[in-house]
Amino acid sequence: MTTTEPAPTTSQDDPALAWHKNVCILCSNNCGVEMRIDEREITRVRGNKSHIASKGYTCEKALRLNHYQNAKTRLTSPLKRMEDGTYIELDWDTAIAEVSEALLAVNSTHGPGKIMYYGGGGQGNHLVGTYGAALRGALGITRKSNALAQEKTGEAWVEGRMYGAHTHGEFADAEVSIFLGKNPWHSHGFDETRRVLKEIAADDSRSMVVIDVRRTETADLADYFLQVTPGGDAFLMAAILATLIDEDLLATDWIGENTVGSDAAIAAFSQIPIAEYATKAGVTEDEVRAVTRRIAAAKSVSIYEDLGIEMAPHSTLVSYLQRALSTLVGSYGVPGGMTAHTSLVPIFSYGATGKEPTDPVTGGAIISGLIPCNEIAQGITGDHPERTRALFIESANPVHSLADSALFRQAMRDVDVSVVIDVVMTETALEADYVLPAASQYEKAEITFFSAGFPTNTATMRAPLLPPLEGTLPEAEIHSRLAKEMGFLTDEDLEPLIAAAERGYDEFAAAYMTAAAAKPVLGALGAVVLYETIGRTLPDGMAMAAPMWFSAQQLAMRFPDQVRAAGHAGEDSALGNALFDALVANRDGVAITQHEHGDSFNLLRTPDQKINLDIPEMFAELAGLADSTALRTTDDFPFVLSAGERRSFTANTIMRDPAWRKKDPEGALRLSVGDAQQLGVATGDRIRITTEAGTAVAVAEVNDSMQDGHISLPNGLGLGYSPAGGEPELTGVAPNELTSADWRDPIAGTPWHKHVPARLEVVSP
Ligand SMILES: Nc1nc2c(c(=O)[nH]1)N[C@H]1C(S)=C(S)[C@@H](COP(=O)(O)OP(=O)(O)OC[C@H]3O[C@@H](n4cnc5c(=O)[nH]c(N)nc54)[C@H](O)[C@@H]3O)O[C@H]1N2
Ligand SMILES: Nc1nc2c(c(=O)[nH]1)N[C@H]1C(S)=C(S)[C@@H](COP(=O)(O)OP(=O)(O)OC[C@H]3O[C@@H](n4cnc5c(=O)[nH]c(N)nc54)[C@H](O)[C@@H]3O)O[C@H]1N2
Ligand code: SF4
Ligand SMILES: [Mo]
Repeated sequence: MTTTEPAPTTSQDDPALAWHKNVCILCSNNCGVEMRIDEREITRVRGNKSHIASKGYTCEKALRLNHYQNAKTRLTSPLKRMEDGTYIELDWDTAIAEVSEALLAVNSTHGPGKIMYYGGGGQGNHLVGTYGAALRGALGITRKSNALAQEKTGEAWVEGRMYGAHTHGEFADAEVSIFLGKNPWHSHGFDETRRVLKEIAADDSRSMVVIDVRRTETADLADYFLQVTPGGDAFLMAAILATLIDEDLLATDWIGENTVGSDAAIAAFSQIPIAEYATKAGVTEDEVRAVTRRIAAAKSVSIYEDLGIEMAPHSTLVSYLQRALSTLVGSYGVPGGMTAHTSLVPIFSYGATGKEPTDPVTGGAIISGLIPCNEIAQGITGDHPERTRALFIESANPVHSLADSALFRQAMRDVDVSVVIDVVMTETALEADYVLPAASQYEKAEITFFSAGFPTNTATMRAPLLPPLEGTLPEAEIHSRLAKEMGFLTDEDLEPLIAAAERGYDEFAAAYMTAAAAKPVLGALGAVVLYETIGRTLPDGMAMAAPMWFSAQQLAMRFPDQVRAAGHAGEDSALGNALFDALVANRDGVAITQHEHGDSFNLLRTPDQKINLDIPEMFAELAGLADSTALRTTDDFPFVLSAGERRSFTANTIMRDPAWRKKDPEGALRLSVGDAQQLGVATGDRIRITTEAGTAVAVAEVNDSMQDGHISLPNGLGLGYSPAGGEPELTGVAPNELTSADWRDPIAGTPWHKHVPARLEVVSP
């Protein structure tokens, strides 16, 4: 059915000199790269100029990918935790049998619905999540969550109500680009990020607005830099909206045609005292008016909010206010503006928008099907009869990445059974009853579902560079073995489906429909069944890609014209088959949909396909600003700590070996020149940080980009690494030893990690 590309060759025909195409998996961009391999070492990495989205671009981090692939602490055997906290090795058959039995026992002892699934993929391995969905389907697991529920669920709550869809900006073309609590120079988030930022900076006809508490590397390129007081964004955005009305800058006709509820919104925004709110935000009224005029004058405005908003006070409100801004200036569905987009597999669901269910234990809103991350441990550790009794964690490190590490560790101990699938021994694996070693992302087919391009959207299916490290298995195989062991899937089920798949996709589809009607769990097992059937017909190493056949069919059914416009031929199922074959065959990525800007409104899922501005909960929170201030500090904790800042050598917890870092080896605590003088601290001194939740010692870095009263620690530090075995050595501070699960947004339950009240003491001058 498909052909692979010819094996890579070089003039010398020396395998160590061949370039292999893949992607960098250290952030959501997944830039296309070419790699040289010597035995199992990644010896060189360069940008892939023929990659459809990144076109050769990479940042400095991609060069260091061998630290991921060949981390000295790779897991090579299933492990089982003993009473005393030590681990013994198990063979795979025993591990699969014991894990299966333990999970089934949770269902039979406590009734269905008490197992929780967490994770399902990091920045570049989202096929994992499709297999996790198979496990959930078979076991009836309804409780699930992942890192999105500690950053993007407030945004999803707002977007569900406003658009019924996820939206994204077109920064490569926007006349005005706004980065709101976002430092794309380091964190990226759209194709060829630094190139685009430099292009905007060099173009007099375009403007960049940066709203940040720190004068970031991005701020240095900005035309308008508003250095807000930490937590001041709601006041600032409210003042900008009020200025739009005050200066009569609304896109009135466009608003009338394309939105509903604008009267309520405009009435609310016109109440805002501009000068007072500018002051509360830490900027001047003149700055607010100047930036508002520039935004209103632009033909297109794109806005990127990120963690500076999503992990700070009023996070959900700011998510709404910034979208109200792009809407009230008419910048949706125009080239360079905001727009909804297609996804090969959507990572958000807006099915329950407006009637989100609540967690039976904690009462938190379950947005996009995800339990709020800050409530997961609280939903386990009490004695509530409905509490979660088992944790299945895959490709995530919640003990390190979620608020209050100590509480999550406790939760891992309090469940009947916990299972972790990872490539290395992590903080979370160290608490698990069973640890199953996965093949790395360069040892199997993988893909990311993050791509949000418009008008062209793309996807890059990767092929393995190397066979799985001995002792490891790809998640597809792990989940298939679990399904078989638990009795959900038998050889008799598979035989006719394998035979049908050999005759072609359409024969397979018909046979699978019949089989699932007779035995519904086969439908629930989706990805696993596809892996075992269609997977066998794919080129070597690509079996794990099989679930994308279904996703390609879905996309082609929903957007046939746009899939054809992207270069795929055929009608009905043939179109989906063609898209899938292209994905499997192509290492440079393929266009999956090609839109026109006129389609933007068709992508909205609101009842009348207009943008809804009337969200009463937001008007109530907006009114509440009158009695509040930006800072949440106290006399005991006078500083605001950003617990987890993106820097040049941070990559969540994907890189564990501290040697990968070329700068900032220990992850310094940054503080302002003024605060350093006051405290008598110099760069290199040790400094103690204390919050309500914990205390830690870091090395200080006096940094003139910081404002007084604001301090920051990088994310992804404080990881244990023990290449020689024994006690893991820690480098730097693990930010969530300092955070509390209760410090969170009232609507979405997302943490306020960028706004942790803290105090400082000098340890060694
Ligand atoms: N190098 C690197 N890149 C990454 C990652 C990584 O670990 N390392 N992780 C990836 C992931 S998972 C994500 S989610 C993204 C996150 O990407 P970003 O959100 O861009 O990253 P952060 O540095 O955490 O936070 C962004 C900015 O928020 C600012 N900030 C803090 N408090 C406030 C405030 O109250 N108001 C405003 N306006 N700004 C504030 C900080 O100064 C910082 O510059 O990065 C991705 N890219
Ligand atoms: N205080 C504070 N906390 C934060 C943040 C912050 O700014 N401040 N940032 C937050 C954000 S935005 C995010 S997204 C989260 C990220 O936190 P997590 O969602 O926990 O993700 P990662 O740290 O990326 O960990 C991914 C895991 O996947 C493993 N892995 C890699 N490849 C594979 C594979 O092929 N298969 C399997 N099974 N495993 C694999 C890695 O070893 C690692 O353990 O952290 C959050 N935590
Ligand atoms: S870290 Fe992100 S931006 Fe840098 S090369 Fe990797 S995928 Fe690209
Ligand atoms: Mo993230």
